[in-house]
Amino acid sequence: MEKFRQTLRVRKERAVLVAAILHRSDGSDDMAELTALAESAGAVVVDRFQQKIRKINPSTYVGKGKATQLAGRARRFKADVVVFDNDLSPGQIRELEEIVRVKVLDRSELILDIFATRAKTRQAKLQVELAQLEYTYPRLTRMWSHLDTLAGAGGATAAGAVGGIGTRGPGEQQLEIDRRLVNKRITELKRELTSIDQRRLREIKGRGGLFKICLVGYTNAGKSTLLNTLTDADVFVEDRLFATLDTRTRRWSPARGVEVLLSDTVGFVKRLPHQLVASFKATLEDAVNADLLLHVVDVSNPDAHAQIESVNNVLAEIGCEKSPVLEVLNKIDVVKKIGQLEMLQTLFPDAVAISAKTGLGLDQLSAVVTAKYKGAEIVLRVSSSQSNGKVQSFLRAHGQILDEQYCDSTVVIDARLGRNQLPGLQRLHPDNLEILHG
Ligand SMILES: Nc1nc2c(ncn2[C@@H]2O[C@H](COP(=O)(O)OP(=O)(O)OP(=O)(O)O)[C@@H](O)[C@H]2O)c(=O)[nH]1
Ligand SMILES: [Mg+2]
Repeated sequence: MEKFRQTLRVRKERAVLVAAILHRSDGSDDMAELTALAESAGAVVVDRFQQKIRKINPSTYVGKGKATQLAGRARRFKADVVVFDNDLSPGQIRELEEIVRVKVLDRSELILDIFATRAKTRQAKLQVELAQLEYTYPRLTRMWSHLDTLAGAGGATAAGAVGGIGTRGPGEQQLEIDRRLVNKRITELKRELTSIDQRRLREIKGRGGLFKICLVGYTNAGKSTLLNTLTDADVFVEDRLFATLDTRTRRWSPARGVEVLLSDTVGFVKRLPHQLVASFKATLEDAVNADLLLHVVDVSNPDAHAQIESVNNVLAEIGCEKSPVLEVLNKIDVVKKIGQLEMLQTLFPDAVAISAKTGLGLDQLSAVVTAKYKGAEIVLRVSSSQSNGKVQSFLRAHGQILDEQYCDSTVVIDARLGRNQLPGLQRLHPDNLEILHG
């Protein structure tokens, strides 16, 4: 195993992709997604191999015969790596590498590799490193060579020790030391991430009572493009998976007098490695704390419906299953499958259809978000002294005035207002406030 798995990076490597299908659960195109993932990681896909299997072979996942065929194809295409769409156990990886004679990676390792390349902020880097230590490194026999690289790049405290050990040969004793170093690093990472978390929490609190909206959705759905279009933010957008790993928050004014905070998040993908969800919880905290989630869907993707399900699963996993969600059907300028948009509109009758790229539908999105921000409409009667002009201007700015009666020094106003704005009005201390409807 050591011979092949010296590094789990696949950049510029020639990859053979394998999807072993046990039973199709959602009918989605696994090979298309695996290809996109591999290309996003920088690999060059030279061959693809889809195989229905009746049961998992405990030692090699696919049958031995298939593994031998795979070896032939890997040789023929001069592959450096074979990537499985399935999650493999360390034992299966070892056995498969013995047969195919090149490095074998599973889907989670591939996703972690992409995340490692994309992480920009210190927090994202630490989160990825933690996920890698928890998922990938226990699967290597010679962990020290990887820790060595880590220590070199990140300045880990283990650096000195690693340099020393790296010169010794592998063996049982070696593994024991590796394990200790990994555990030590995991503890350090968790400690540092907790302190970053606390700082973030203070920041969130500092944002006061502003209405918080979070963009969530499958990777490549167009979340960052939408954030950019709505707020003129300069967020990295690319036709690759997981373009955004670091979240951004911007102010957005969907209507006159309305200001909200809009956050971007990391894209979701089905079967996201559990370790990754766990360590990204802090980043996804924006989603957990949001007053409204905008679930951005790429309607031009034939698997849009299955992607919606995957996103909902991750949302449930991070504790957002009860949050208010508005589905945003994006990329309506490029829908390829006939009836796809209509099908999704039937399933999500409240969804707003837009194109973040051309701007189509953004006015409606702003209107719907503003309505959610304001809450259900109520009709009220407010009386206040004519000298308290603030009440009148508040109702003019945030609601709709239906009637105004002047009597001595008092003005009585009937108006429509969103329920969520009632506290704002109350803070202006009108003499009397009565809810007529709602
Ligand atoms: N045609 C079209 N393309 C779009 C639209 N919105 C986004 N895109 C493209 O889709 C690709 C992905 O967009 P991003 O905004 O990076 O997607 P994301 O959801 O932020 O992706 P991750 O950060 O990877 O999760 C880019 O190439 C965008 O230009 C749209 O409305 N129409
Ligand atoms: Mg993005």
